Amino acid sequence: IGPGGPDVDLATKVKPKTAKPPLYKVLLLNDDYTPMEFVVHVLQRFFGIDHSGAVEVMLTVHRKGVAVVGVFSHEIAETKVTQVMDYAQRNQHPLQCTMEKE
Ligand code: NFA
Repeated sequence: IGPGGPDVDLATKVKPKTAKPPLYKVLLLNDDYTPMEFVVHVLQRFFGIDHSGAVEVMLTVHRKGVAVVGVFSHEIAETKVTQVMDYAQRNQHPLQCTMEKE
């Protein structure tokens, strides 16, 4: 036993304090006008979801009003939202996509 009391293993107590970047949920919102097949296409094109997964997510948005379609860093989430909003507007659909901190 040393003068400082029993030894403690500092290697196990001193954790490197590196802040993990916050994550952001990207949300897709239901509306009455955007065709279901357009939403399925968007989910495949911008979120890499396969066709059957995209149908499931689209139906969840349709039934519940909103669903999380992915979780990303702030920059990636912002890019996804912009891409979806631009693509919907170019195709004259009112589909809405937003993000929120997890
Ligand atoms: N509710 C839309 C329809 O019935 C489909 C839709 C699903 C729109 C998900 C937006 C998001 N055509």
